[in-house]
Amino acid sequence: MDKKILESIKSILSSKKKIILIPHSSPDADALGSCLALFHFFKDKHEVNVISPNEFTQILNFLPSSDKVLVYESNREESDVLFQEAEIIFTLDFNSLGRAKNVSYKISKSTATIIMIDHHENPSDFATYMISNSEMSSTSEMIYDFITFLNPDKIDNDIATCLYTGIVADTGSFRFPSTTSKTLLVGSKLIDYGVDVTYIFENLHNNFQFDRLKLLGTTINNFKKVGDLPILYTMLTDEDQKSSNFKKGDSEGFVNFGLSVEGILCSVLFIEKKEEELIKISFRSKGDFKVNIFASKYFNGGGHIYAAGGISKLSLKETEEKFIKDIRQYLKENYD
Ligand SMILES: [Mn+2]
Repeated sequence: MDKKILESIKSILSSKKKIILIPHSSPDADALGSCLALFHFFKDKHEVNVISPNEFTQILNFLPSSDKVLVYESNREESDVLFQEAEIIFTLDFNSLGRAKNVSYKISKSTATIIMIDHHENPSDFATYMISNSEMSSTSEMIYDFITFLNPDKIDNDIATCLYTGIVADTGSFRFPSTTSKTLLVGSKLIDYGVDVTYIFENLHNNFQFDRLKLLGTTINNFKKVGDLPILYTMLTDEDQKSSNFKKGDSEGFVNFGLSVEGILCSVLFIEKKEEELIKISFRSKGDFKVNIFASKYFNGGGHIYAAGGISKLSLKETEEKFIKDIRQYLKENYD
């Protein structure tokens, strides 16, 4: 982290401030964990609020003070006042304003100091201070460094629980390539603050509703292979989701199962969203396959090298056909 930037932020924070912490829309464990860790870190000295653009998965309700998160969609008036008065806005775990959806306009119009802390590639230039490092495992790991710089004595069990959750989630429990020796060192230090490793694992992973288990079954059943290429894809129709009482976050992690097959380098999940008239797409890959480039070139998306998202406005059938055509083309251009 850039010492100069950190020193500047430290001096701004030396007096009491009105602070808003914002995760990306539909926040995951890393985004919300980062926000809540900073919330606990700031709450004694500053006036601080977490505003999530929209609802988050109930899986994350176990994070300390998750009940204090304001959801912008359903608390517009209260949030608007906070935006008006904010002196500092932290944008966490995203690097383009679009990821904040209905809150992005609020950020861009704000006179507050904007501080971005994020680990995605190709950050766009909207923040006053940008702390961006795509080699980091998670934003939570960066928040650990940030807090350690500001005041390591303040780290307590609540902060450690939030950060450990974010790191575990974004690294697939310290398995993904972004896991470094330093990531593990941070994990180790967080455990020293009394983090309950099993409690976090149980809450993150062993929390399926029976409906969700059936939906996973459908997802796995629907997997298809693209010819003899090392690529698997699957889909969930609107009907599939309705019949299993689909809730936000229910398909989280499903796409990864494609990569559990020997020799497969890329796995894709298409989710039909009839109401929004689009198909949401998740891409995962490994080895040489850079899925973020493919996602941005063909499906209006982007993300990390091995984990990206995209959308399609075509029908599910047309999207499938386009995908097969595009991925063949992409492989031909880049890997033949
Ligand atoms: Mn993240």
